[in-house]
Amino acid sequence: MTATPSPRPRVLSGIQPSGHMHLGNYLGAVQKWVEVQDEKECFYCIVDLHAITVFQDPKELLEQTRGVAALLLACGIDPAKSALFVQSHVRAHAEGSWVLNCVTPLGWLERMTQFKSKADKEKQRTSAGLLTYPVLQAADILLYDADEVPVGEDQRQHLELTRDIAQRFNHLYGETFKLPKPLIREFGARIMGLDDPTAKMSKGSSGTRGHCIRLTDSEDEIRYALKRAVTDSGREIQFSDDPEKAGVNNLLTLYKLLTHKSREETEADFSDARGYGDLKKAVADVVVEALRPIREEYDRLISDPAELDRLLAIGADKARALAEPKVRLVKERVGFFVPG
Ligand code: ATP
Ligand code: LTN
Repeated sequence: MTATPSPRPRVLSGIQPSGHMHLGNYLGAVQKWVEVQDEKECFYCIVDLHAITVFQDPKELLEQTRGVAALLLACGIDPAKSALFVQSHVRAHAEGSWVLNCVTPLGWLERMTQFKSKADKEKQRTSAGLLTYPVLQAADILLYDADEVPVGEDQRQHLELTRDIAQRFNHLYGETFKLPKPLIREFGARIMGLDDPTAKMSKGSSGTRGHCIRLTDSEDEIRYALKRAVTDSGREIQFSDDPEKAGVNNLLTLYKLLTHKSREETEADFSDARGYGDLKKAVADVVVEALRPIREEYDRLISDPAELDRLLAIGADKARALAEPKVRLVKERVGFFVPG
């Protein structure tokens, strides 16, 4: 008797089309998305519904949505292997999220650190959407019965909440959702700002020159940011958990992930270095070389919006094929009259 092959694990993740994709997004999440495409069934979502939880200029949002799609493809997301789609093209996300909002206690949302940090800055203008943001994220994941969710460290709490929401729904209405697992890498899960190694590299701060490296930055911009990267007054070039050494640790992490070397090989490459200047120069060389093909492919893709739209339409069809029947089941479970 031949054993039936076990189905491939299903992977889902998302990225916001707000601001410019940076090395933190790439190394914390997208590099992994590309790696798992061959052995897993992958769904990658450009989360425009999430992006508008803080105001986005409509023209820029539209441009960024195509821009992120082009960058993801340029990074190696292969539309023949993975479904790449725009969240608002699949209505089930908004519908599912409403139902999940109704099973999520307010207290769970008020505890989210991302909400607290984003809401604090804009107290008067904080939208209700910013509070319910992680519920929409839970819908993104649960509607696909995703097994694994590759994300950066900052999303760990949202993933825990997703599991809590799934369990609560299952408890109230019967077994409906699978509990997904976060996939968070040991190295690269939290790339820090080059100008301040105590703060996560973020799109929000990308206006500040020298904070982050955008995937579309020119060679000059990359070298400028790395030359000025904040380090410490020592000389030792080794991985370390010491907060004082966060800047050097961050630079070594960039080097390690972009060269695909081990921790030991990475440190050995700098055993003869004369100081942090050598490290910064070596990291800049590696980043420039790694981003060059991405930028070239991005330029090619972005010049053909019709082709991008065609690929995104195919992705949305693949996504709907899973999300629509699932949201139908959710509606039946809660007792809605679902027309046949
Ligand atoms: P912002 O920080 O400006 O709110 P973001 O870049 O975190 O935005 P997304 O674009 O939605 O928001 O993130 C996409 C993915 O990139 C997520 O999995 C997130 O965890 C990851 N990511 C973002 N910043 C970093 C970082 N500095 N290091 C590692 N991973 C990151
Ligand atoms: N909140 C995530 C983006 C996101 C996401 C998702 C990630 C929206 N939906 C589903 C994984 C799975 C962030 O990175 N800021």
